[in-house]
Amino acid sequence: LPVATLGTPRIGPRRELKFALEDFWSGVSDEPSLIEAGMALRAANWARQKRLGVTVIPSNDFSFYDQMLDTSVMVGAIPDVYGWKNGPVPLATYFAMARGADGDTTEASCGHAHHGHGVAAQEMTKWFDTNYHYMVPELGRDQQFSLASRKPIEEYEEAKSLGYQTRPVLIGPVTFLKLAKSKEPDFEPLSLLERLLPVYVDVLRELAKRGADWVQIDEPYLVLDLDAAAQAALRSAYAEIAKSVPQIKIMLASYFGALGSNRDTAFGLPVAGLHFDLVRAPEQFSDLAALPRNHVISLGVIDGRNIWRADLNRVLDRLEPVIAALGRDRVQIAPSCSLLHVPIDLGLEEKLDPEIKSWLAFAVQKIEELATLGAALSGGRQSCGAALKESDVAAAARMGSSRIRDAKVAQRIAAIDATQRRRNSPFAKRAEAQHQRFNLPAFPTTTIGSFPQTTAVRNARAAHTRGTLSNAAYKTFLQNETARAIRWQENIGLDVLVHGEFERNDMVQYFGEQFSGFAFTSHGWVQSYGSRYVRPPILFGDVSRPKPMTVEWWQYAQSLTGKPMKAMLTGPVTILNWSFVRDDIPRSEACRQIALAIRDEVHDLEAAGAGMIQIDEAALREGLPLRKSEWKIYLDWAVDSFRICSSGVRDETQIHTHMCYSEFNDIIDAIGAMDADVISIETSRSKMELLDAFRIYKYPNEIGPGVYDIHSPRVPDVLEMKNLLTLARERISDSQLWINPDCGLKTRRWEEVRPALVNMVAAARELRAVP
Ligand code: THG
Ligand code: ZN
Repeated sequence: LPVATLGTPRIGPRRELKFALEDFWSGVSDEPSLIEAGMALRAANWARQKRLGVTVIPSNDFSFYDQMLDTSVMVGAIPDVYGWKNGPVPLATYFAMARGADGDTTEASCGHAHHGHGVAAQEMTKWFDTNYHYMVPELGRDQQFSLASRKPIEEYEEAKSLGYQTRPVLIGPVTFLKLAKSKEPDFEPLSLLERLLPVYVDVLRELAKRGADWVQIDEPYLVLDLDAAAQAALRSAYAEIAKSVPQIKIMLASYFGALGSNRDTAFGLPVAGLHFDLVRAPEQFSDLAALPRNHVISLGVIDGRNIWRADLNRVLDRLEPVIAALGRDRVQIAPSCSLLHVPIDLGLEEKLDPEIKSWLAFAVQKIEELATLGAALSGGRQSCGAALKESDVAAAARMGSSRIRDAKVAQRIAAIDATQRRRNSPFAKRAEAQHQRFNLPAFPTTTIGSFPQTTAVRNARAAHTRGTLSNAAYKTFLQNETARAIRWQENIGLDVLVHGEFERNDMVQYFGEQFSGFAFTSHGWVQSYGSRYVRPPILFGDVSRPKPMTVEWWQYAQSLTGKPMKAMLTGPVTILNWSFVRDDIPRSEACRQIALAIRDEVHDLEAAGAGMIQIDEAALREGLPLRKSEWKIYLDWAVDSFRICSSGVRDETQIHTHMCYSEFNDIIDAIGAMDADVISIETSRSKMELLDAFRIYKYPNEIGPGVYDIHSPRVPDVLEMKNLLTLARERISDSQLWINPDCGLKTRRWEEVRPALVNMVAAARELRAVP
């Protein structure tokens, strides 16, 4: 029985790709060494998969930065500003699209702040409902396509020369166009399909000529709500491909959900195979019998989005009858989606609690599970009795473990009542009490929370983790950084200060490390974007907060200033969305548990004297289900969790929240229902248009629309921010308006932050002088 993977992590077990890229960008290494590092990672990936028993091995799942960017480059969709005309695309052009060049870059590598020269990176946004970001293609009416990069063909041949017959992976033309953004109003990138398809046909023909028999084409858009035009586009795309390249067999991959309303369209496509995500959407098991008889079916039964070990006998219980009905020559087994979204190898984890470790599977272990399933399906369960037994034992141990349940948490959840879900008074009354207490000027200025995580800060943290910097010395270092940041904020005249978060590694990991019910990895990195990775905490059991997490730092910070010091917390929905979450209770319940733990912290902060407490929900919007029909249920429990953690404080305690890149129209009711006293949001790139949602909704509470884009090192001038504020004042009333940057400043450098915030304060003062 064929065992397939749809894609594997490319970052390397020891983050080899990150270090190769960063060495190249900083000039420490040259292009040939980077190319070689890429080849070594691919070779290792192919060898590992083969050794572990994968028989359908992918190629072109590697990327130096992002697979959507690779696709843009492959089809020659390279905006003019990057200066490419024709011929092979230089690596410098590729990285300019990824990171900008000579100036307006997201992650300037050259070490100085630039002011407006150079070229900006392409926009980046979340890949479906994952924490992975892709580079957004930008297309206009005049876009022409051509085969500009032969990467899929080259990597197919590279694998072949190493002795692997691979199944190349491409992002499908419909998903590519649907994820693209239009350069012009009233233009739909999907209308470029006919012009785009010849490039796909070229690639497929070239692959066929070199010996490829199967190609995997990913169309994750198949699990979203598709209108008639998109369904028609799918039909014409795959009809054209089938007609033009009949020699290639297409494995059309859907993942992250069910085909649902697109099922008939998908089943009718002239492709040789279909992949189903049977983890996210097990209800699709019962659809399989309806497939046309000639399709090969790829059964995605091992979870590519989470890190729990599978219960293999239960998976076999479902697979055996399906395979008996379909015929074993028609099926292959696979992970539910690419393994890009899970860490690579559990075997590297030496510090993880052995009991918890025995419940987990990372990419390597997931492939081993597939190999076991394949063997059991071919040779019978008795042929791999030992491995199945081990899986049984692990599943039983996890479900029976006392570590995952805490009766006290269950009692508290059961006891949450209406009074714990709402503030004591309506906003208008609270606002009055808060204005009296803080007596802030009109248009108060603040920042989102974090200040630059400089090399010095990172080095100190690393030394502390290694044990070469003592607890006391580390604390002193952090106190000095904090004190300096506070003095500087006072000097430039900000109204509401923050402590800077120098003690935090990551806004989710920092809290996860202090809760019970969470575990941590040492090497469990997952790509977030480009060379930036995260190590998601593992939420394995009931959550509680053994002791205060941030109170001491807040007290220290407040002791240094007479201005209000905002206390900073990460909200329950964001902690949930950026962690690997237990699958034995509903997500909504895990979220409420986190909410109660944060609520405890909120109360302790208030008791310690904190008058402003910010609870960030950076990831609330990205957690929206892919299907609209499921939005309400999610938003209901997400809002409920926020209300649980933010209620129960006095009227004069001001609750802030912050949200990153969000399309607010869809969720404005939920934002209203959260009832935070102040919300800061990212609005500068949209020229305050995102505020229309608040205007139309008549949002009553206070709002800090970001007045400059922190994703760029460019320093905005006073006038630019005043202009944005004018646009904001056309949409919300002056009494609602706060002034702050778009987002936290941890990825920026002080050289950029200092002048930008000085200008921001100047803009606020000018507004106050001439309102
Ligand atoms: N934390 C988590 N997820 C996130 C963000 C976050 N997802 C969305 C957004 N923010 C992604 N942004 C970043 C920004 C910087 C880094 C990672 C994601 C980053 N990572 C370090 C690196 O790769 O070098 C490692 C950080 C560490 O030491 O833990 O800088 O803020 N969970
Ligand atoms: Zn943000």
